[in-house]
Order: sequence, then structure tokens, then C-alpha cells
Amino acid sequence: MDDGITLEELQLAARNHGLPLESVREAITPVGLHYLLIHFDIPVVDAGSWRLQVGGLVDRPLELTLDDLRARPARTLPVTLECAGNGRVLMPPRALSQPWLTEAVGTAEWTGTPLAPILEEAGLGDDALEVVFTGIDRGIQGGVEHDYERSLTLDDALRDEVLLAYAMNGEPLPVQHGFPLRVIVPGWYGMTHVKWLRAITVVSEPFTGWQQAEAYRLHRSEDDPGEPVTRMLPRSLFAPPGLPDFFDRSRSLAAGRCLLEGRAWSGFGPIVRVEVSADGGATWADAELADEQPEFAWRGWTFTWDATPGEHELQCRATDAAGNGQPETAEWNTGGYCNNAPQRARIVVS
Ligand SMILES: Nc1nc2c(c(=O)[nH]1)N[C@H]1C(S)=C(S)[C@@H](COP(=O)(O)O)O[C@H]1N2
Ligand SMILES: [Mo]
Repeated sequence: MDDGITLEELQLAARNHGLPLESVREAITPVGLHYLLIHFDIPVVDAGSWRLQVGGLVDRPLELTLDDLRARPARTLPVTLECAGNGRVLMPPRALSQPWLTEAVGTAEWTGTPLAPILEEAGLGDDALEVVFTGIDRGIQGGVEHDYERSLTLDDALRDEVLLAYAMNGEPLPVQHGFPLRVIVPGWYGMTHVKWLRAITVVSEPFTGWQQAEAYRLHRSEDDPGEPVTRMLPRSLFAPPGLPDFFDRSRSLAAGRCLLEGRAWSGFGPIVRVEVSADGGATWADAELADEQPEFAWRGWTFTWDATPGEHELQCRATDAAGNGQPETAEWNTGGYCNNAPQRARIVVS
């Protein structure tokens, strides 16, 4: 960390919490432990009068109630969501925003109805290029007042796994996670999964709203246009072993065999390898991967560590089937996005 956290960052951190790292032990994150990121205010929505508008370049605009959506074919998928700003504080000089360390992640079972058949029913116009998702929430960021809105290309929006989700872990969406409806775009960083959805609009030009064109791009300097942030890079986390210190979260552990438990994910395909280092990244050894990995959720792994007396820095790193790994240092960018450098934990063994 380069310098002290500001009051503004603390204010954001007190609203938006991460996954307690010990919860990495659970394949499905309990609702209250899933990370949260809310740019503006949580809107209060009356489900009875709420409607989803499907419009823009379509032949037949639709207006759907929550009951209409629930009556359509349903699909439940475990999906790992991670904020694109995860790791931001560990990428100096840090961008002033939500000051995440490594825990802006969670995996829930999202239930909803596939988006593609709804777009087909509405009938896509010939000039259709992108689909814009608009949330009810509105605020100011970068000096610009706007609704929270993001777009996907038609190809991405029409993928089978893209859902309009009304339930999380078998319960109606909690208000903080987007009640009554949100988009789930498996494999993509969190900003894509628009909460409190009110409109889906088909457009013929690339969408240039603030959250699309200004935020979530990898600018290497202020005037670098940069590439858009899209799918999640590989990352892995472990539940820090031993006893935690309340104040600095360091760990004390008795010498001997210690079972490390973790999970790893990537938006570019299954995880094929996880490695652990107990000497600050000097040497690495392979962890054992769980037999199965859901297509869009993290993969469990374990590692038996022979903990010897002394002070150790534990790290883990994952590789996906596309060959992407976790770099020792991720490439800096002005927003502090996509920092998938390995998690580190200080352990004192005695
Ligand atoms: N409408 C709306 N959708 C939103 C956001 C928001 O502020 N407003 N935050 C986005 C970001 S940046 C992330 S990381 C995820 C967080 O989802 P969660 O709070 O359910 O974990 O929601 C995304 N969808
Ligand atoms: Mo995010």
C-alpha cells in the first residue's frame, strides 16, 4: 500500500463488503457473505408495479412483470462473480475507488430465465448491434449524472448462459443484490451483471454511457483509450489457516501437517492447475484439484502443507485451460482493474 486510506475510501469500504476469506471453504457463498458493490443508492422497488421494458430496435417491444418472467422457462446456474476492481489497493499508486484487497468475490446459485428467447420474441431489428441494460439506480460519477447502465454485443447477449435472474441461492433476490431482477453474464467481471434492471434496449451504435466508455477500461495513462474490461482473469484464493489476530489478521499456526483449502476461477475456461508457495513465491508446488468444476463457478482445491517453525508467506496461483495464469505483478492501469496477482498471507508457525 503506497499511503494511507482516505476517508472517502473508508466510506465506500463500510458500504461495500468483501467475502470473509474463511468462506472460500464453501462452494456456494451464503447470501450475506457474498461480496457487494453498489455505486449509488439501493433503490426501493415495489415488485407489483415494477415492469421490465424490452425495446429499442425490436419489432415488438415487450413489457414484462415479475410474474411473466417467473412463468418462463427457468434455469439455475452456480456462477462466480468478481469485481473488476478486486486487488485495487495492492496495485500502487492506487486508484481512488472502492479499496478492495483480494476478497471481492462470491459464488451463488442464480435462478432466472434465459435472455436470448426474450430478445427473439421481441424480434431483433436488422441494424441491431448491442444490447443495453439499464438499472433503476442513478447517481453521479466522474462529475456525470447517469443511470447505472452497461451494454453487451449482440453475440455476447445471445449466449445461452446469460440469465435474467430473480433468485439467489433459492430465495428472491435480496435488495442489495438487485431485487427484483438482475442480469447474470457468467464468466464476466461484476460490472456487467446489472442489478435492479428496468430496461433492455437494443441499439445500432456502440453504447457510450459512463460505466461503459469511461469506467472499466484498462487505461495505462490518462489519455490512453485502453481496452474494455470483459471476462475474469484467473485467480485463486485460500482460507488462511491457523488462528487469526484480530487487528492485523496475521495467523498463528502449530507446526505440522496443515490442510489448505481454496478455490480458483477464470472467465476464460476451466482451471487446470493451482500452485502454492510457502516461501513468498520462491518455490511452488501443485495443489490437488477437486474432480469437478461447474462451467461458470470456481473449482475447489486442497494442499497439504508441512508447516515448519518460522515466519512464512503463503501464496497461491491458478492457470486456466486457455493458458492464462496469475502474474507476480499485474499490469498497472488508472482504474486499478484486473489485478490478479497471487493472494499473500503471513503465517507464524511455532
Ligand atoms: N444497477 C447496478 N448494477 C450493478 C452495480 C451497481 O452499482 N448498480 N454494480 C456492479 C458492480 S461494479 C459489481 S462488482 C456487481 C456486484 O454485484 P453484487 O453486489 O451482487 O456482488 O454488480 C454490478 N451491477
Ligand atoms: Mo465491480
